[in-house]
Amino acid sequence: MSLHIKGGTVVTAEQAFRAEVYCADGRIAAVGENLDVPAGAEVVDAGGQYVMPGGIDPHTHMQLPFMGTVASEDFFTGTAAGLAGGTTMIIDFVIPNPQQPLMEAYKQWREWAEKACADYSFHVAVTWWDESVHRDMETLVKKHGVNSFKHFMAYKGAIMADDEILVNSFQRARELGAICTVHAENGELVFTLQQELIDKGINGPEGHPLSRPPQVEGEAANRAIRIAEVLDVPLYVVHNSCRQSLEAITRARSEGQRVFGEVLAGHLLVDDSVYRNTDFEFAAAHVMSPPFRAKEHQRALWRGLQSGNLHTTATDHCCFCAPQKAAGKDDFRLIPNGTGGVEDRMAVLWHHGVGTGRLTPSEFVRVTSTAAAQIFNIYPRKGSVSIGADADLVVWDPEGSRTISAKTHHQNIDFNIFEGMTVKGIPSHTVSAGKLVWKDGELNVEKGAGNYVDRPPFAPYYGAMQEARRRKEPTGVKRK
Ligand code: DUC
Ligand code: ZN
Ligand code: ZN
Repeated sequence: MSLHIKGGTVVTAEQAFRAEVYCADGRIAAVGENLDVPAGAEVVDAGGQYVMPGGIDPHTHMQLPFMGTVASEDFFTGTAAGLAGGTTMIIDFVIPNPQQPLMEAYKQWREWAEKACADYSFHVAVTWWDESVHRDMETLVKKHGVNSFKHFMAYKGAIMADDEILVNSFQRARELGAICTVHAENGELVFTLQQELIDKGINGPEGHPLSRPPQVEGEAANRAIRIAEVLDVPLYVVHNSCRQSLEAITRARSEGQRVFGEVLAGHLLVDDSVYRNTDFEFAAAHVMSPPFRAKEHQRALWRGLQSGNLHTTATDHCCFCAPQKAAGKDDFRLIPNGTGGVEDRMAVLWHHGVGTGRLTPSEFVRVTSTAAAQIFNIYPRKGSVSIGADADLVVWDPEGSRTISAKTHHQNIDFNIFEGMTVKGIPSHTVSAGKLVWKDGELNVEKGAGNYVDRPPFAPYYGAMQEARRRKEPTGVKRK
């Protein structure tokens, strides 16, 4: 089947220009004016609208088994909700239990993801260490298209990676040409602060942010960055929520280190007052880690995004409904951590980013798709509007609007952290692998239509850079 998108303005991370886009066999076959396309193509009228790469959410947790329960959104419902919001690819996480072979966990997640209706890929978490992990990392990179490994510096007694694991894994990732990613919170400090709060009788959701102050995140971000610096491996810090971790990234980047930062739509727009709400259900629905922060941090995060020290936007989409959150009714430590957002990320970023003048449309494209595609090495197949790229596109109506609500969203969660927010700028059409899957408010998705996306290692590129740095010569200069 083929699709002909006419009358719109194509927006990429580099430029905006009037062009038609013709898609055939799941790829972009032509981009230009007055295209001569074969008869029979389905036509989309994009008059007055923007045609952009579909969003990439590089941080989701569909059907994650976590904190004694399983996230309510699965790979089908979650990718469908993403498509309704203009996101055409997710990068989710394989998270092995400590002592579980990485390959076993990876195969389990691949099986769960077969029902996805949009493309997906996996970061793999390193939650423990032995020779088998060392070996499996190589298998994942060389045979299974994994080029990023995740490290949780929090969740002591469960999936936390201590410094020994970080050092072993970072070293191995460098050898393999993979990028390391970290959830930066000092798990020892969180554990101690949690206990102190409980001892003082603070057991409600208001204790959650108190046990995870910004310093806890800043310390871990800085530690991971310095370990990565010493071991000379690129690092991606997920869900930066505060000024302290942003400053650690900014400092390292100003010293020439290859460090990337991600920010969540929620952290840009929701503040910590939600935890002081006396309605347990409301406050618990916002319990995620790192927590929502005071407004000053939001201002810093926006500036980080504008200045280019934060590169990608994500959601950490990890849904738990009220009955699941109730597990922590008497002890905030037991509230499953996570909130949703995969459907709303693009629209809230457009409204609060482009709509306020903080971002240009091209910058919006960069932070919602292109940067993620580049950092995780799938560009220009993803994150671009170019011939040969996957036909994953969104037709964006800058005049359309929607009031976000759990009553009307497609996400499989009974709550929405953006509830009641009216956004101007919404997807009128979403195209996944050349097929129209979202059209004027109607989803037309097929279980299992999504494909696993292989992400090749960076070895040739980073390897050459590292070698050049060791020799203190610019890249590309050959020694005689
Ligand atoms: N944070 C969450 O809030 N949920 C899932 C995992 C994480 O790091
Ligand atoms: Zn995390
Ligand atoms: Zn996460």
